[in-house]
Amino acid sequence: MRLSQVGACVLLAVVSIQLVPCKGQATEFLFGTFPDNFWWSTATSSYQIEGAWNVSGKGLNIWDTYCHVGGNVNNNDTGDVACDSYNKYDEDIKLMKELGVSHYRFSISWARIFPDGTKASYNQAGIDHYEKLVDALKANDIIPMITLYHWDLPQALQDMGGWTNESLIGHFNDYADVMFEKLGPKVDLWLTFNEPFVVCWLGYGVGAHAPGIKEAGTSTYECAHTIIKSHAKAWHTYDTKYRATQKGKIGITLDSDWKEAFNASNPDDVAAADRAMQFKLGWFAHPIFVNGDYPEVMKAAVYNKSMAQGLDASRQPSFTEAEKQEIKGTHDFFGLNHYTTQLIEPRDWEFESWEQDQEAKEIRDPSWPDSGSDWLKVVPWGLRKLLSFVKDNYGNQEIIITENGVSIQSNTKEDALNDQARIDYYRGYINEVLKAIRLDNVNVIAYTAWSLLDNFEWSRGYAERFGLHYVDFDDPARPRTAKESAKYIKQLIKDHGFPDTSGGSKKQGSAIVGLCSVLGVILLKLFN
Ligand code: PNW
Repeated sequence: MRLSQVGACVLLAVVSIQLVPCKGQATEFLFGTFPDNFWWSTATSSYQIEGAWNVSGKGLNIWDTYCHVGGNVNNNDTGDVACDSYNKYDEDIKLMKELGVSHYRFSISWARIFPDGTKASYNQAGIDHYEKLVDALKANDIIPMITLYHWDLPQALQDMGGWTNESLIGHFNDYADVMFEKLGPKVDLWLTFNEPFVVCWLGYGVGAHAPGIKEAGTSTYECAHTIIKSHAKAWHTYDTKYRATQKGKIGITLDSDWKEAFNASNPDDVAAADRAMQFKLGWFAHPIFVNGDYPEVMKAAVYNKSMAQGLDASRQPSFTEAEKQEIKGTHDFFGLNHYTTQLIEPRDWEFESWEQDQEAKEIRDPSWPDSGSDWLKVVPWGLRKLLSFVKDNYGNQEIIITENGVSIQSNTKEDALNDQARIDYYRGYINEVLKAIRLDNVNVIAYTAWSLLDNFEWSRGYAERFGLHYVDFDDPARPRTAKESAKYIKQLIKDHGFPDTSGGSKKQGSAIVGLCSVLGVILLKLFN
């Protein structure tokens, strides 16, 4: 009797110790290194860094147009000059060398290649620019990873309706085909689209990004439909025309937050969180990685809401059987961008929109640290959960983390350079990647820090800085300065993770055992 009481008490003590970290979902820091073939990268995108908006035959794109209309972007900032990387890419490459990354992810400005978006307007100067960049990277032993579409659609294609017009499938394919043909002999990692979710929701749903359309219950879905088909067609073009000779890999980059049930023991919350994941990541990942079609729960939800509105068909377009076959399996890896997490509970919404169709509501735990962006709360453990979700739902693919990073508010350059909060973010999030690999057997093969440079942060202009390097946007020379976080990432890459040089994990382990015993003794006294 007495002995079992003691046992129960100690058990209770141990359980309560374990529960404390579980409540916040955080677990102990994991010391250790990444697998030998794991690689490190950093990233940018064309409109955000290049500038040179009207040189060498480049056509207008939707961000040129959007920024040049006053009132769309914070402070009326534009990407006209940005980091001037069109001219300063040699400097950028020096920064990458210093960081020690093996890869660099950047994007092509479509309107430099086809100024009016179509192949009839082919512009050799555009190809020449990117060829020089690729050559310079390779001369420095940095492997290029190219995104074909990071949001800067040629304006002439927007004038035809942009991604709600299915003729863009053919135009995107022509553009992709030319890029594979011209650069494919030197480039073997391709991404078709960056974050179609953001393109279709912020661009066609809430109108916070170019082209600024606010048709949240209709165009948003049409945009996604065209992009998924465009991705599939370009993937097949690579697969059938170039793969045998170029031997590269091609995929898509999807962004996802982690959606955690507000109350994990409430089945309604759990279902709402799953719906939210399906509406965000599943919307694109389910067709491409599962069966060529949208998730059932999403199709049903949009259909039901459309019927309730008295429409005679769902606001979400559907794929034909032939299209499903064409879309399914168009991946060589899973490209994933991740920044933050939300808590989810169910909610009935009355209006028609992608957001309200999912009947879920986002909540942010007030204890989560803020960043310099209102949408981005610092929640490292969400990344580990997201990686397991990808593994469990999309067939244990090779995952390339194509973006992860954080913005920080700073008032002075000195503030911006001493970015301890960014170091904490990277340390926490990258450690969760290590846990995903070592403890959960998720097949993550690479990590990309967003971003190499402070740059044009879309509708927030230059006010939100995500860079490992500070850029002085008031100086015409756009000088770059390494932040403390760049030094931290450099060391992390050199160490290939978090080698336990201090014996720290053992110390933490024995601290927990110590605490357990103390609690056990206290409980024992209480029960006696
Ligand atoms: C990604 N949101 O965009 C993009 O791929 C990058 O170009 C961008 O600079 C980076 O993340 C940081 O924002 C996002 O409002 C933009 O939820 C906005 C959101 C998410 C991602």
